[in-house]
Amino acid sequence: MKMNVPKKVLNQLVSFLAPYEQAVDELKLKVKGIKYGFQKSGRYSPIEFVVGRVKKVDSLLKKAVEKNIDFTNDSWQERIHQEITDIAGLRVVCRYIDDVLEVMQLLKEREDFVVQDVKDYIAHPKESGYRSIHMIVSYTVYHGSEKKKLFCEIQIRTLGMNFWATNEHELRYKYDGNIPEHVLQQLNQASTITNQLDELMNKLRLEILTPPPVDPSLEERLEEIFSLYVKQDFDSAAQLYREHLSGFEGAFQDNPKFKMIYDLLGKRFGAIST
Ligand code: 0O2
Repeated sequence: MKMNVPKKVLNQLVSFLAPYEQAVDELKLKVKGIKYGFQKSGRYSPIEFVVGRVKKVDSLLKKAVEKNIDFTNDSWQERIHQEITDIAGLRVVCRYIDDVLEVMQLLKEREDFVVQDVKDYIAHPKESGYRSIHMIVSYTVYHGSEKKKLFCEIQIRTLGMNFWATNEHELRYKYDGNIPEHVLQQLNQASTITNQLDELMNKLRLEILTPPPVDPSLEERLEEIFSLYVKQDFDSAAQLYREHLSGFEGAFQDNPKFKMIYDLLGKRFGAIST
């Protein structure tokens, strides 16, 4: 596609894109906070990794031209702000399909940005075989002395969907958008297989995330520790804790007695030397 973009516009684009750079940095940190929060509390994180980027200038210009944005008209900046919603882009990659849905829900509940639109290319894959959730959010950045409300596209997908999309993207680039028919067919087949794998793995998710059944003898030890704790015999309680429960904390997460002991004394028990 031939693009006639005045040199002045190309220069202006640098400062035009700066608040988007800031938005990507801030949002990336915020979304990574979800992952760290889960990990810090010893829970499984529905997020594997988060990446972000600002759309490259050539890709932005191409999309602007497709939308008939006229760079000789002073309104071009406002039109791009309003009409091109993926200049700031975040990609959240998860292990399982249910994690993708959980992350989508967590993002919808946030108050630091507003979800404007959700495109569900998992329920309705693109013709290419592309699967992902696209969430358009509006986010306010304070850039210099300015307050700017910007759109950002958050893509949420599984590792499998990401693998497929990365390969397809490279092929599209290699063939300059005109992927040969037989390669397209293989990509389509790969998309179907990726989806089957995602669905199968999603069933395993429950199996993987369900903690193993609690050994009844451990529960008895817990009772003993609890009664020593009630009698304020902390040294004996600590001794028993270290001998029998240390390392099995995950199995007792839903047990209120354990939680109480752990919250009040767990760290001390672990720290006391024999
Ligand atoms: P870049 O700049 O190289 O990252 P629309 O309403 O059409 O504007 P939509 O449906 O959200 O918006 O998707 P759009 O604009 O076609 O594409 C936005 C981004 O989604 C793309 O960025 C890709 O990252 C991803 N995407 C969409 N469709 C496909 C697809 O078929 N294959 C792959 N691999 N990725 C896709 P760009 O355009 O690559 O821009």
